[in-house]
Amino acid sequence: MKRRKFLKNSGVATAGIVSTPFLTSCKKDTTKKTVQVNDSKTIRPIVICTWNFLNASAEAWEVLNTGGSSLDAIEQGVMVEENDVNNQTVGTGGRPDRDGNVTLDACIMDKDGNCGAVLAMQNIANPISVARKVMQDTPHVMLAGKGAEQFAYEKGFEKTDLLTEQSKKEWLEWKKTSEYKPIINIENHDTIGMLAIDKNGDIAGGCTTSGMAYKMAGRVGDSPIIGAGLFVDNEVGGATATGVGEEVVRTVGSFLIVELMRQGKSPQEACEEGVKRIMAKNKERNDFQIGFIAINKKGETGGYCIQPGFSYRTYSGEGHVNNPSDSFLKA
Ligand code: SD4
Repeated sequence: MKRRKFLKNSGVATAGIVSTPFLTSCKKDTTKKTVQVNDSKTIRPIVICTWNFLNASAEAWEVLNTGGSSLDAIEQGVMVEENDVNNQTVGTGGRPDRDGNVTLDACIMDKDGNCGAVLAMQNIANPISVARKVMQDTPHVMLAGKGAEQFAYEKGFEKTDLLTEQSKKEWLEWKKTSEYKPIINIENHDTIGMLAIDKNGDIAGGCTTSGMAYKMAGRVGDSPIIGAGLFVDNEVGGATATGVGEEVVRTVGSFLIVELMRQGKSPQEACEEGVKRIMAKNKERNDFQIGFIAINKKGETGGYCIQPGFSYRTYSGEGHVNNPSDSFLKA
């Protein structure tokens, strides 16, 4: 990434009470409702993402800091990881399914509750951008497999070979035993989920992954599922997840966390409760990882996970920091 100069956060903001669309579905709604949002003193542009993704969070922060929207910040930010061939859980370089095909999942959600997702899409390097196009240019929320890929070509995306030599080599090695035993921590999980608040106080989020390494063909996890891998409600906050998607889907984890924040929990408390719900259903298990992160309308953040080892990065006018997450299970 180019070296960039990060300007000090201006903190410019708008009105205390504004009229925003009140949405009951993922697509357009014409009903208007007056809601209370941050006033100019409390608006705090900020980016938060799963794991220690400095370059991705810096890219998103630059968009915010130059006046861009949270939606643009999310797309530009997570694309950094999609384009990083060394990240073997996202985009190009992602580990393949057990047949050797790299299949990508991503979703994005904006301040108005609009959302778009692509599932199990092959040959396209930036699924987050295709998800955004699904959101903005189609009457649908999700496109899967060949349909998603075809749609991407129609929108001008290029066909790209996503399987790098490194991921191919590891897959060939894996095939010798073909044992599906996901590695617990970051070695197998560096999916990026990202949430951002812009200078208007508007929240957006995105999540992008190649999913679990050596998954069954056609398997889709939580990451592109709105409510599971990601949820944003501009009146309350947002949440996103990394880890074993099956367990996140079972508790509709990100939606749960946003609803807990709506009921008054802090982002930290809500993430902890999200993990506890999962562990309550998995009392005998200690062999998988899930990490949640969350942000509320005030720009407060939190994160929690099952196994030690998860961290999340925040980037704001106050600087950037990698936050080691507390965990349900201790080392
Ligand atoms: C999935 N949640 O497909 C993703 C995997 C993941 O870092 O987070 N990897 O289940």
